[in-house]
Amino acid sequence: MQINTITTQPYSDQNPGTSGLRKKVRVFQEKGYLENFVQSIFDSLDETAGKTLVLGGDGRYFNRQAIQTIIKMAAANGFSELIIGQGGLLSTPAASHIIRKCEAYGGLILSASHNPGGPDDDFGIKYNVGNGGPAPEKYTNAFYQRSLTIDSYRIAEMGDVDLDTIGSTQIDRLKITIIDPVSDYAELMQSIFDFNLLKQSIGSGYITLRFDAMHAITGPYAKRILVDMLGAPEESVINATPLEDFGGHHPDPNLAHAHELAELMFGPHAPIFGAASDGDGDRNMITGSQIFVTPSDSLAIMAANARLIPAYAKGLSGVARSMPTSQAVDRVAAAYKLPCFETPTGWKFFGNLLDAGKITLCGEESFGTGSDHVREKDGLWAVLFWLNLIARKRQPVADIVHEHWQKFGRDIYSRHDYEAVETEIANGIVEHLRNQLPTLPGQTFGEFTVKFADEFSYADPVDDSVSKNQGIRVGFTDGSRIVFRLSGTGTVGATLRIYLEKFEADPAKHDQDAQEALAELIKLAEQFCEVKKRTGRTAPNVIT
Ligand code: VG1
Ligand code: CO
Repeated sequence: MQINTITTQPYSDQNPGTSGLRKKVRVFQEKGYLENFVQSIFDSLDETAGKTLVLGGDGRYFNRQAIQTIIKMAAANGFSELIIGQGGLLSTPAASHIIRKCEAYGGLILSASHNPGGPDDDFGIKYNVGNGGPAPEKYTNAFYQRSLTIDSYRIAEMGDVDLDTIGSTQIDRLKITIIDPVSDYAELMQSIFDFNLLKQSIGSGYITLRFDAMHAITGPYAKRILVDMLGAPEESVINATPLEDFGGHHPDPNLAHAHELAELMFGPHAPIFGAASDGDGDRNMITGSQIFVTPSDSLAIMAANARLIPAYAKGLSGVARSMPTSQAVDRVAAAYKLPCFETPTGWKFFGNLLDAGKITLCGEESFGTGSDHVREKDGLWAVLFWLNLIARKRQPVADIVHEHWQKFGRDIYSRHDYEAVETEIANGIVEHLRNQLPTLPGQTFGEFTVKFADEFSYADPVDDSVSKNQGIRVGFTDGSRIVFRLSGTGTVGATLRIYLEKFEADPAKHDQDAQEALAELIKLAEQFCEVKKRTGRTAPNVIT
C-alpha cells in the first residue's frame, strides 16, 4: 500500500466545542480541512500503530465521503483494525458501546447531532476514547493545538471500501470489519430492561406508543427493538428512514421540532407514551398523553425509580447533572442519601465519574440522559427506561410525574435560546454579566434575593483537572436560579442560552404553565443580560 504525505496549511478554527468539531459541510469540504483535523487527532494520541478504531456516523450528508477519507488516513497512520457500522452508520451510544465491547483504542463519530444536515448545513467529527466516552478536555485541547501548526497529513493510496457488506476484509496490514450497527446495541438493551414484561404490556395493549426518529439514525434501532423485538405495531415508529438532510428538518427532539409527535400527544388520540430522538441518537424527548416531561424531571424520576429496572435493581452509586440542569435530581439524591455531582455542560465531564463508579445515572437539561452502560447519553435507552417504568408501575406518564412532584416538589424549568447572535454582541453580553457578578449577592429584585452570583468552575474529583468559565450562575435564596452560557455546538454566530428554574413545593400550584410561573425570572434575566435590548429581538428562537 502506497502511503502519501501531503503538505497542508493549518486552519485556525479547529477548536472542538461542547461535543466535537462542528462546522458547515462546505467548511469540511475545504482543501485539507477534514484531513488536517483527523491527522491532528492521530498525532495527539499516544499511539496509533496496531490499534483498533471504531468508525461511524449519523448518516448525514458527507458521512460516506468522510468515512472513506478517514479509512485511508487510518491505514496510513498504522491502525491495524477498523470496525465500521454498515453503511457508515452508528448511533452515538451504539458507537460508545462498540468501543467498550471490542476494547478498541477509540472511535471517531461523525455527527453534528441535533444540527440540521445537507450540503448547506452542518457536519461534525468527534473522537471518543477507550472508555467509549467523548475525549476529555486535555485531549481536545491537544487536538486544537496540533491543528494550529500541522503541515502535513498521511493518507494511503487505496480504492474506496465497500461499506455496505457485513464482514471482514484485510487490506495489507489493515483489517476492516463492517458490522451490523444495531445488533450489539439491541443485545445491550435486552440485558438492561425487562423485555418480557415490555412484550406483555405492549402485546396486551396496555402500552401504546409512538416514537419519532426524525429521519435520523434511531430509525433502524427503534424498528429492530420496539417493533421486531418488543412487538409494537409498525406504525409506532415514525420518520424511521434516515435521510442525509433529515427531511429538511432539525433532528432535535423538543416540542418545537418534533411537532408531528407533539400534536399527537396533546390530541384526542394520544397513545400512553411518545418519544423522539435526535440526529445521532443520544438525545430523548419523553411525553405521555397530554404531558411533556422536562429532561430535568425525567432524570429525577429515573433516579427515584431506578430500582424497578432490572439493571439498577441493586440501587445507584450516585447521580450527576450538568450545571444548568434543574435541581430536581438533587432532591432525589438527598432523600435517598446518594452522592450528587454538578458538572459543566457536555457529556465528557461525566466519564471520569462513571469510570470511577461514583455515579450510575446522569443527565442534562438538553434532552440527554444516560447511565454507566455506555459513556454517552443514550436516547433509546431512556425510552426503554420509561417504557419499563410504565409497565412496572402500570401508571400513565402524567400520574408518574404528578406523584413525583407531590413527593419531592416541582422544579419549574425552562430554557430560552437566542440563536445566531452576532459574536461581538454575544461576547458583550457575557462581559456585561461578568461585570455585575460582584455586586449582585444580597440584592433583592421583587420576590427574589440573590444568594450567589458566579462563573461556574468545575474541579473533577477523579483527576483533579479544573474547567473554568463554564457558565454564569445567579442563585436566589429560595433556590431559584438563572444561568447564562454560550453554546459550544452552533455553527453560525453565537447562541445565548438562558436557563430558568424555580422550586414549587405546593401541590396545588404544580399544574402551572412554566412560562407563566417563571415570568418574573424571565424579566430579571433580561434585566441582567440585556439580550433583547442589545440584539433588537423580541423573543427567543427556541423555548424548551
Ligand atoms: C448542547 C447542550 C449540551 C449537550 C451538547 C451536545 O451543547 O446544551 O447539554 O451536551 O449540546 O449534545 P451547547 O454547548 O450547544 O449548549 V448533542 O446531542 O448535540 O451531541
Ligand atoms: Co446528539
